[in-house]
Amino acid sequence: MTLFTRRNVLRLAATVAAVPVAAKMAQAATNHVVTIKNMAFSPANLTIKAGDTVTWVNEDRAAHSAWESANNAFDTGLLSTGQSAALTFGAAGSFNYRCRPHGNMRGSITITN
Ligand SMILES: [Cu+2]
Repeated sequence: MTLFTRRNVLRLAATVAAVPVAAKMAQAATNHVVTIKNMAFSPANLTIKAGDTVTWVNEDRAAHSAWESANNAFDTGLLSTGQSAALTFGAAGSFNYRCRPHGNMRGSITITN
């Protein structure tokens, strides 16, 4: 599988943003919310379309993050209670991620065209 660095993900996101309005209307991007609560991601496994955005919202008392540890493709950084972080996925692929301080908290994002 292609290695997605964080830089590539962001660059691809910018490419998606430049798509003409007509094309955007044909395939509107969706924002998906992953809630972090009770030491878990919900939904833990999420399938989205290329160009969609995922927003992680921490509703827990503890600070958590969403970190793609295998290639460091993305890292939200630590989110305190009530904080959120959004990331747009510009290309098809799949990522397993975990919370950096809590290695047993795991999730996945699958991006389809
Ligand atoms: Cu955590």
